[in-house]
Amino acid sequence: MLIEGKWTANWQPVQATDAKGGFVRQISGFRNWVTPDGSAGPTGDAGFAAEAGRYHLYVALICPWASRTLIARKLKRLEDAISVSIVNPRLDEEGWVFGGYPGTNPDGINGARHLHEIYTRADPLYTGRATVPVLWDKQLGTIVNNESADIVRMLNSGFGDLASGPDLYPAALRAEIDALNADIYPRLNNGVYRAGFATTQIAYEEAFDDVFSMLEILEARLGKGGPFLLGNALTEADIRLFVTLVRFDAAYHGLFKCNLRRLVDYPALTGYLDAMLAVPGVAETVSIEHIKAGYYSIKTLNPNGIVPKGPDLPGLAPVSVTGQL
Ligand SMILES: N[C@@H](CCC(=O)N[C@@H](CS)C(=O)NCC(=O)O)C(=O)O
Repeated sequence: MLIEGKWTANWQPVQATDAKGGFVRQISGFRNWVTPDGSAGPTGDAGFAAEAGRYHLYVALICPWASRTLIARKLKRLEDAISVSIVNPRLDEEGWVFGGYPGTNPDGINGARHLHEIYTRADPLYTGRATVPVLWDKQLGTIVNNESADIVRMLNSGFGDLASGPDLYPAALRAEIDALNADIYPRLNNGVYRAGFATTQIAYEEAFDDVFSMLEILEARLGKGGPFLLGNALTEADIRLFVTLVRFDAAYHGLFKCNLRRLVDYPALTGYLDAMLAVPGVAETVSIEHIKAGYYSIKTLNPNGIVPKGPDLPGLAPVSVTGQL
């Protein structure tokens, strides 16, 4: 991580642990918002007006939080307005690194070798982890925001006429979306990480139970109606759920020890995953190859770095994504 702008080499993918050995995720540090007229958003400063070509997304295809933003960019048809750089799936001793791995692209905006350089360019005294996603402002040369939940919302409504596609957070559904997010994030999105990075049996088992009880609830819900969580409307709650489900059998079932069942053992969730993958643009944001290479390179969990050959996921063949993004 960066400490007052200096890279500190003894980083660990395990971000922090609490007193019980539970996994604690860092709070995001840049919280400005792109808005149609450049006024301030719910947090942060004003001055980030929607403009085609002004903003750039730094992502990793292994990362579920970054993938949320890629999906929102696709669904809102902002591909021409917002450019993208994809880092290698494996961190090196200085964290996320650009270029060299198939399906990635170099940093054409700042010419950085490592993502942490982007953080110190925005704040020379930055202290914190250099995480993806990052929404970068090419005009002001700074980070707008590095919190995926915020970025998804600003892609949905901050880009005015530049965006089209479905409203991912419609006013009439907000209460239900917020309630789903409040359950799905701790129990499932972050729950799999809490299981995988737990350093005590009790912390692992609590997380494991959260993950599978949440999957049961979602299986029952989707069994009663779909195709999406809120019926026919595809919302940000679906983006948030999908990114975890699509990684489940390839990474979390094995590496994170979430092995009570596989996702394919849940018929309604499997149908839901297929429905999401069939939405134009969504499948292009998924690289099972990057996901496996990235997760199985986490040394604390898999010291020899061996990447499993399976599972067989016929709907998710490896694709070369960069050109399509
Ligand atoms: N709150 C952030 C979390 C992002 C996050 O944790 N990203 C991970 C990858 S999945 C990361 O970049 N980790 C690098 C590190 O911790 O050094 C968000 O949702 O945008």
